[in-house]
Amino acid sequence: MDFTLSEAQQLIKQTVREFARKELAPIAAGLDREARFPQEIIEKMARLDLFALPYSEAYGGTGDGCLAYAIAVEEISRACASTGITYAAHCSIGTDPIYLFGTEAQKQRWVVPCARGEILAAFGLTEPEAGSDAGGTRTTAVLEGDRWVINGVKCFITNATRAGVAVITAVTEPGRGTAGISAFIVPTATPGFRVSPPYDKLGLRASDTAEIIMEDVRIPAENILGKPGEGFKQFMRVLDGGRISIGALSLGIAQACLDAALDYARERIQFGRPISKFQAIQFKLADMAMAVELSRLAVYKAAWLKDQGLPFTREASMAKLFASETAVRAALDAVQIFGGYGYMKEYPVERYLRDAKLMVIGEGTSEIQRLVIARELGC
Ligand code: COS
Repeated sequence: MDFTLSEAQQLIKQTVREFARKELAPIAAGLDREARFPQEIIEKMARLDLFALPYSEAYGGTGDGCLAYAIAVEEISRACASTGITYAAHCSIGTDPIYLFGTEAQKQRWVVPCARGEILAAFGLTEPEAGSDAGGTRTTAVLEGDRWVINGVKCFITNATRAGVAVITAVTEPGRGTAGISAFIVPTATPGFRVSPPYDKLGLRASDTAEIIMEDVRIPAENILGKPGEGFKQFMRVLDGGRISIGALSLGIAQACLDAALDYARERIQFGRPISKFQAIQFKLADMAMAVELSRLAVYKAAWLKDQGLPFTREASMAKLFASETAVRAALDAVQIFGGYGYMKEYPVERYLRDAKLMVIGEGTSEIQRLVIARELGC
């Protein structure tokens, strides 16, 4: 067993870390405060080929794979989780459905510009009545001649306003449960496709999250992904990969908490010495460092399994669950170590706490991850 990253992966880690430290970290607090989408950062990430990492060269990618991509998500999120979620939602749930299940023509038409970062992608599964119960989809798609006509509402959609393409689920065969759900590629410029004003969120405030409303959206018949009825399973498989991304994002936030708390504890003097010299603080930092390292192992292992073409559903859920709960705990402990200052906007840890909380909710709550793991155990 070799835990060493390849030369290419080390180079990606170094490059993204430097980029995030120099260009993103200094503006992250401002982006959060102003709830401003980091368009210029997204364009620079595209020029660095970060959107291309997971995809093969045949579709505009670099062929570096999921582990390299997870490392990039981690490093970006360490500086700015809002940018991290924009990146992760674009790649692993926005573009991946087309990459995994699209025809050659669909991949050339959509994956190539997504991998080049020329357009952003969004993933439309969640609805007002279909959250954890992903099969509760109410959106419908009806075939009329050579067009699918789509009607419905998708909520909490990352990149909704910015996306050039959205991949969504809709019921095509009512009464058949999850077997009656299909997935579609919807160009967002299609008449009848619109988005709500952005949500006013607790955290990840610089990411673009809105509702998608589809009213008689007519798309070509060939924009279905795979065959009718395959959408639910396709989306479940996509979410398996998405969970690696959220694990990596959580890992980035948790690492940022550790970095900030350690620096602060070494500088903050109380009772005549730095608070890092007190066991009460040391134990918090030690626990944080341990959980960060274990999260990294879990996330990298799940990504590695995916790259090998091996089953990874269980490992992805475990990585997402462990890393996201680590991020929340690390953020709470970082605020505690900062004391009163941690509660103030002028320090970054209150942002980490607000951002971390979404990690135990999005792309499958902690409760759903436990359910998936229990099912994988054969319960
Ligand atoms: N990969 C491939 N197929 C899968 C799968 C996976 N990870 N998970 C389930 N399936 C298949 C099942 O094997 C089943 O196939 P058969 O009908 O051939 O037996 C089919 O999908 C339906 O599965 P099931 O009956 O178990 O579906 P449920 O409605 O009970 O849902 C959970 C299962 C709860 C696990 C699913 O709804 C889920 O993951 N919910 C969370 C969704 C989520 O993460 N939402 C967040 C917002 S999206 S950003």
